[in-house]
Amino acid sequence: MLTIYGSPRSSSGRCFWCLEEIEKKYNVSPINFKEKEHKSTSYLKLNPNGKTPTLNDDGFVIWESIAINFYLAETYKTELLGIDNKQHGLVQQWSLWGIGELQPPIIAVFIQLVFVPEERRDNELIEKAMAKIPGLLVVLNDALEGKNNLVGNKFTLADLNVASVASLCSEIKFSLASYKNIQAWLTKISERPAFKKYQKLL
Ligand SMILES: N[C@@H](CCC(=O)N[C@@H](CS)C(=O)NCC(=O)O)C(=O)O
Repeated sequence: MLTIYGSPRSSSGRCFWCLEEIEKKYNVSPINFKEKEHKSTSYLKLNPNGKTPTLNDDGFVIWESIAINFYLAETYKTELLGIDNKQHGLVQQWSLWGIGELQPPIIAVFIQLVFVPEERRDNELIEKAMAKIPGLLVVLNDALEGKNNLVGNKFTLADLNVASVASLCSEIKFSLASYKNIQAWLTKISERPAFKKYQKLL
């Protein structure tokens, strides 16, 4: 049985979405941060980082949201990896770019706007992070020119892992109006039944 530890409203969200894409039954083990459950001895045995998400598949334990999604795709729905090794490489490329390049400035702003009270916000940090976002979105927007998907002509983990970050732009009030390809891509993705199921979990 598959068990995901974490909440869909966090970094774990992309794993909940992937679980819906593979159409397998799974259990959810919510981790209460306020109660410090992520630092409990039993949870640290599963994930020594004391962070979510963690996935347990019949005793096989894996953490890091992108690694979890690759494991789920390789095990349960290989079409999410692309059709050959070149596409597989590009799916990894975009997934690593999403979490390593696009996510840091977006999450930096997100944390400030969502978790830090207005009077304690670091406006310089927000400004610097915001300034990094347009260049990254140009890369993404250009890659989507004339295409519905990032890799090949089918939905893959590249779309899922990058969209899970790009969709946070609306949460940080970063307008995507000048990035028409990204807007169209996100709209198309939002029509996926698995995405809709994931959204209902939020
Ligand atoms: N690189 C990790 C990041 C995980 C992460 O930062 N999770 C947050 C929740 S969004 C967390 O557990 N934070 C608790 C903490 O840092 O104490 C991944 O993508 O899985």
